[in-house]
Amino acid sequence: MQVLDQLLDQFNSELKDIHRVPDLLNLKSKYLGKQGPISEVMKGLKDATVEQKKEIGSKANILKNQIETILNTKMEELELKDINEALSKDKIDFSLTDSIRDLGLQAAGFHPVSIIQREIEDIFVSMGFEVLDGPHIEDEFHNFEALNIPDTHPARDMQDTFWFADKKHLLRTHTSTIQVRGMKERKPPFRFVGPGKVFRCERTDASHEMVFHQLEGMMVGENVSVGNLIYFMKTLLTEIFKKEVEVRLRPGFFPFVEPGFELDIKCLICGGKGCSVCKHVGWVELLPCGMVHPNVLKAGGIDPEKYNGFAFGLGLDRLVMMRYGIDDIRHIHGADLRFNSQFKSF
Ligand code: FA5
Repeated sequence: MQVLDQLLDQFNSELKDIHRVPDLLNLKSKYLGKQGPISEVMKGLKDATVEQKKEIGSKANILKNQIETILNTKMEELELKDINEALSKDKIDFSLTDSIRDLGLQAAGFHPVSIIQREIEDIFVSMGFEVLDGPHIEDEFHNFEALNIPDTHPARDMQDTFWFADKKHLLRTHTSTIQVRGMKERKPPFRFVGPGKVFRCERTDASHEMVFHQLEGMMVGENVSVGNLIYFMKTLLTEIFKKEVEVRLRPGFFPFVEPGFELDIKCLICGGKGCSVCKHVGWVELLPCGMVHPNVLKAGGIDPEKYNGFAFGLGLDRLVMMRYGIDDIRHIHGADLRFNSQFKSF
């Protein structure tokens, strides 16, 4: 009993000098370990009377619990202190690229899709376009109906859709949804672009992903012409590739434009000879476009008798492939740092 009476005071006075986690663990094993004083007292009870066992045993247990509680509190306190010290020592200002390199760390960079997206936004902003955004989860109206694709229209099958269980909501299959919201919120004349992720339930291959990026564009006014459309598309591609690129315009069907076109670019991977990216035809489908269908203008609250316009939907991932010579779209979102770190850093 005498040993036990003094033990708590002795423990507390030793605890005062403990400031590190390893020392605390040593103290714990000294007092509560198998060779510790409490265990020794318990071992000594085997020859004691029943009365003694009861009295001393219960006191030893209470003491053990007290010491454990004190140790746990101290442990939390020391661990928190360690974390705070580490945080204050390891603070890195990521905006200081030189100091990051000095530390032997690699500076973070932009994903190639973000690089292209920002460049295109800048090009269009410099030509008087706004940049709009829109939700990934859409309803039938914005993804189909307002774009002149009514229920039962076969064009709904042109883009394999991820539907939600309610059969009313979906993951947008194209950024043309941004057109609908953009038109409703403004009065002509206006021009805007809308970049973003789109989703299609389709088989992946060298040029097809299930999640990819598009950049929508729209210009509405009183006398917008196919000539205006071609001018903006050519300017965009020359700025992006920093050289004249070969393009071809052919008729294309999209319910939301009339007439509709497919603007293809001569494959920059194989130079037009044919490869897996261009499916051996030498041209890559990059930029479908056309004059906005009157029904679409109406759905957006615009009088088609008075106004017309053009729209386009650029595939950003394919543009990245052409610009950097990437021969498989699946590299782009493979999250492989060896791939990502090849592009421009801050
Ligand atoms: C559309 O999505 C239309 N909304 C584009 C449009 C807008 C036409 C306005 C007219 C006026 P399309 O399904 O062809 O069209 O896709 C547009 C572009 O996205 C393609 O040219 C291609 O570059 C890219 N694309 C389409 N599917 C995939 C895919 N699975 N993986 C990667 N890129 C794709």
